[in-house]
Amino acid sequence: MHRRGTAAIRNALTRCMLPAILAALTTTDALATAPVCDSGTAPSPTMFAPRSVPAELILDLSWLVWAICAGIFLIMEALIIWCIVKYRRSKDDRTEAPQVYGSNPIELAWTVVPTLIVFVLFLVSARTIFEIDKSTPPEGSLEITVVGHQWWWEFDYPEYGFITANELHVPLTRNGERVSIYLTLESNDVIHSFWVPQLGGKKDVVPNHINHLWLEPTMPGTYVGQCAEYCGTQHANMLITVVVHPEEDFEAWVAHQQKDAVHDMSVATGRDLFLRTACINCHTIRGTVANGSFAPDLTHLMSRSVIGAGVARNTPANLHSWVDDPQILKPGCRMPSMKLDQNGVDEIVKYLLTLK
Ligand code: HEC
Ligand SMILES: [Cu+2]
Repeated sequence: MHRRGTAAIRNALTRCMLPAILAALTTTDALATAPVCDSGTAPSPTMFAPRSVPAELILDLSWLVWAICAGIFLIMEALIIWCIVKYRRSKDDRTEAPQVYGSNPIELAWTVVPTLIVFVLFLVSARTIFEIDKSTPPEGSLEITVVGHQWWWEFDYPEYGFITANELHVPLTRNGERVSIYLTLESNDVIHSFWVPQLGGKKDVVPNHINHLWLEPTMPGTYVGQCAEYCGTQHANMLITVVVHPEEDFEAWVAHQQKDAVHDMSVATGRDLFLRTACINCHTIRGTVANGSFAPDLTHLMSRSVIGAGVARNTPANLHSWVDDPQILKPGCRMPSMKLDQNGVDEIVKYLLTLK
């Protein structure tokens, strides 16, 4: 079928061209029209354009380490070149060079100086680690629980009482003041790793263990990242999008997410079919009997710009392909083909499209 063909090509491209995909993600139509200022956004994940306090601290530390190492490199190279030139054996010189055994001053120098350098590097690294590794949430933080799943991210906002997936939305300020985002990282299955380089360091997401990550965004924008610990077949399609909103936009987003799913009578057929199918055992749609927690919450599916954790844009055609057989777009993913007839797929997709 034509649609399957294009989906397969898209999938192949997705897996081979991760950097291109990440770049594309930041410029999807949906994100471009989202109410965010894009000034802070780098086209692909980079730690060299920090837009969050911990990311700035990490970059400062890396520059310092880099400068020290570059200094050592330059001095050593200069000495080597100087020795090569100055002490070159001339053509007719057959004498052996003087052999020096055990010079206390020289040995002391090459032991003490490197030790001091390592000690300085240790101290500055330890200081940065203590600064960014917060074991308790900073005053007034927004706390969000991140759950890693094979192969998607769950974002749980206990303060606001809703759960969403793959696109993390956070405010820049609260009551006019910059706000810390305090993430609690948990895994549902294997080890994943949460990393959005423009916003903070990399933190593992480990089963039966809780980690924390502090972010403090400094600029609105859309930032991309990706699971950074190999976690199985679709590890490469476990992308993260973080949207940092100005305060009012974030509040509007929260108010919308808190609402139950709309109940549009014109798609009652698809809705009934969805609610009669095993979909409800894995997915939640608030306001219906669907309350599964194994898979992404679909209450506001259409507010997200991608499906399958970034494997495809959230367009009607891709949704159709996904509901028909998710294994086409994301082979190996934990959603089986529900073997619906084409009419059933059409009706369910019509229903999903109303979940704004
Ligand atoms: C066995 C559990 C299971 C069943 C049953 C199931 N799904 Fe899924 N579904 C998943 C999982 C897991 C994902 C996430 C896959 C990924 O991204 O790796 C998913 C993803 C989705 C997505 C994309 C959501 C997003 O934000 O990325 C849609 C849409 C969806 N399912 C619709 C359906 C529909 C419609 C049905 C019923 C016809 C259904 N699912 C049945 C497990 C299930
Ligand atoms: Cu992962």
